[in-house]
Amino acid sequence: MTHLPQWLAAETDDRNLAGAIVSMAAASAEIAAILRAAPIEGQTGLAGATNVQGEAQKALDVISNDIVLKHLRANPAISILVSEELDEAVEMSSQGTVIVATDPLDGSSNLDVNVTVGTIFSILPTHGGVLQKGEAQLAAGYVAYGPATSLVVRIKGATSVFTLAQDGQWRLNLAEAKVPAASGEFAINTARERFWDAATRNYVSENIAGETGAAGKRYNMRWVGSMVADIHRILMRGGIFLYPLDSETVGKGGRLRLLYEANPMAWLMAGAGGKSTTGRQDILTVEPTDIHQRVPVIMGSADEVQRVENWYAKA
Ligand code: P6P
Repeated sequence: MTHLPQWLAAETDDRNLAGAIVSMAAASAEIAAILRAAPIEGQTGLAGATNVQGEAQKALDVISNDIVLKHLRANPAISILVSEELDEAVEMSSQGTVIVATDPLDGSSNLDVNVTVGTIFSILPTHGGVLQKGEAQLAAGYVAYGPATSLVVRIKGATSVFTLAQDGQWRLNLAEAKVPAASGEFAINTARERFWDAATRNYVSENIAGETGAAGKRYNMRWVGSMVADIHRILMRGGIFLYPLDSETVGKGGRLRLLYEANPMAWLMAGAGGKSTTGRQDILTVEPTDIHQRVPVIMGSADEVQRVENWYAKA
């Protein structure tokens, strides 16, 4: 059974990159321990502050961000930190060669109902600055705080899955995640139907018609409302996640953030044979203009993503 250090040694010679992943994994293990006891500690309440997105910050958002800051500040490999919880990018080590962009606790609105949430991270080369396309990533990953604590990470090759063991080691349990090209499951917040564009409406209608319509097979629908939980399900068994541009989010460019949600998840999907699109272009080719930029996010099983892109091409 391989542990994270052995996997990293096999995947890259860049010790700074490997060290950044180890730091994010260590921060996540600390966050996992806090989340397990949070309801007892009364920490799932609001922190009273609001973040740059104007969202009420939960105590655990702030605590998780502080834990990530602590671990990354102790690692001279990290030059800059971009965090959903921080208005501006934070200068770290002057010797750093990698940038970390992170959502320290994505889906935290689910914490008081004990639903899986996660830490998402993207790693970029310092020389390119914070506004680089997703295709420039050196690595990406997330930790899902669920029944098991799972680390999903990719450098350049396969997307691999680790489980946090009792002894604090990250043990490899899936060397190569594979997203089946075909799927019968889709994930979208259907309460937003009235805001959808024609492409989204047509794609979802085909799925709901199931074997009686053009899709020619039965579909099921899942929507956790926690991106890490929905994406992990899709990485493990296929499906498609949609948070498309709609008439309510069009002014902001979408709902989910490019640098620390869409790009890392697209990187992991690509490593597992999945596809990602804004509807109009591969997410990994989007040119960032702001560290908190939002984009439409459609990703998962290649055949399903292709069907959505076909509807956008017709629109
Ligand atoms: P909605 C959580 O707040 C989040 O950022 C993602 O984790 C999740 O996929 C999405 O928003 C849920 O959005 O509109 O269903 O609440």
